[in-house]
Formats: sequence, C-alpha cells, structure tokens
Amino acid sequence: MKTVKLFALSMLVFIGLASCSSDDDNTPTPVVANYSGTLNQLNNSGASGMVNIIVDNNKMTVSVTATGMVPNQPHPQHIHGKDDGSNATCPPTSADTDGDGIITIPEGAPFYGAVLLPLEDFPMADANGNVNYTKTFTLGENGVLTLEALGTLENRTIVLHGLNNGGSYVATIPVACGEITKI
Ligand SMILES: [Cu+2]
Repeated sequence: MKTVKLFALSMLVFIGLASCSSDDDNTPTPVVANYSGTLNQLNNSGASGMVNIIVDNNKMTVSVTATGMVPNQPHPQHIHGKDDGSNATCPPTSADTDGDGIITIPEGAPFYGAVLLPLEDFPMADANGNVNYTKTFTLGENGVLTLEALGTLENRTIVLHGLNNGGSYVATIPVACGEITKI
C-alpha cells in the first residue's frame, strides 16, 4: 500500500516537473521586441534621422539620431499615437489646412495623434544640427505610461519638433516624423 502511494506521489512530481518545462505554463511570457523608424522631414525642415526602440518587459530604450535640426536648440520629441489605438501616420503636406505653409501640432494631430510619451530630457542639437539621444524608460513608473497604455508600438509615431520661423525659434513646430515598425 505504502509503495503504491509513493509511486503515485513520484508520478505526480514527475508530471508537475514536466508541465513546468512546457511552454503553456503560468510563467508570464517575456515581452522583448525591437522596433525602428525612419525620420523624414516635415515643414521642409531638412531634418532626417532614425529611431530605434528596444522593449524588454517594463524597460524601453529609445534611441534617436537626427541631422538637419536647428543647431544649439532644444528639440522636443514625443511618441505620438491615437487614443483608439488605430494606426498613426506622418502628416502629408495637405495637413496644413490653414495654408500658412506650416503644419502645426494640432494640424498634424489627425494623423499622428496626441502625445503619448515625451522623450525627455529633450535633446539639444549640437552646433552642426545633429541630435544623438538614448534613454531607458521604466514603463509604469514615475509618471511614465504602462506598456499596455503605450499599446501596439507599430501603430505609433515619433515626432521631433523645433524650427526657425519668422526669425525666431519655435520649439513646437514638427520638423521630423517617423512611423514605427517592428524588426
Ligand atoms: Cu510631439
């Protein structure tokens, strides 16, 4: 009798171990993914660049390299997206609905949506107009939105801002935009 019980117990342990090593156990699946985006100019800024994003569970590292930015000025930059999670895009020239030659933040919003995450601290372009930025955000902490709220990154865009207009620097004007793709 004892031998039978021990055998049954050892079988249970064996089954338990076997199920732990299978893929459909209760361990959360690690969320690790790489994304990139090509930054193209808006508003004839002459700016261009690349964005790389690495998501490793609740850590998200964003790298931005750009050229053709207004030198020696701080450049606001954000991940933009639509509230309903649908695909955000970079605005075409026709987004300038008032025809003043500048696509403003609100004129571009129907395409790239609202600001989801400011990529602070905003970088300062060097004397040649280059921006090099890398930062790791902890999602869901210190006011940074959660991975769930960030949603499907492929549906988000990156927008860089800051252009000389009418003889003065306007930090809000969009100067480059990139649609994010998974790699
Ligand atoms: Cu923005």
